Amino acid sequence: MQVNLFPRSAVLPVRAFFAITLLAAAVLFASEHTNAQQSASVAISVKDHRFQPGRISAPANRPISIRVKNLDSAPMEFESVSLRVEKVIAPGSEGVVNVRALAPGRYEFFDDFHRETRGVLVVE
Ligand SMILES: [Cu+2]
Repeated sequence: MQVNLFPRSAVLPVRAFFAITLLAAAVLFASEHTNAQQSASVAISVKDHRFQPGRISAPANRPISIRVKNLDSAPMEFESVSLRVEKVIAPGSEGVVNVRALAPGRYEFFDDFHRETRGVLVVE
C-alpha cells in the first residue's frame, strides 16, 4: 500500500501560502523603495534680486524638486555649480529645478544674471 505523506490537497495550500507571502514581501519592498525615491519639494522666490528665503532646507538621500518663482520684472537664471543645474526663469513666471538625491551638506546657488543674488540649500 502506498502511503502519501503529502497529499496534493495539503501541499497546494502551503505552496499558495508561500507564494502569497513572497508576493506580499516583494510589494512591500517595492513600495518602500519607491518612497525612498519620492522627491521632496521646496519653494523659493526671487524678489528685488533677492532669494526669499535665502536659505532653504531639504532631506538627504532623496531627489529634490525646487520650485523657483521669479517675482521680478527681469529674467533670472537659477544656477548652482555644486548641484549642477541652471534654469532660466522668465519674469513673473516659475520653474521647477530637479536635483538628484544629495548627501547632507550646504549647496550654494545664485542667479547667473545677477551674481550678487545668492542663496543656500541645506541638506540634512
Ligand atoms: Cu548660467
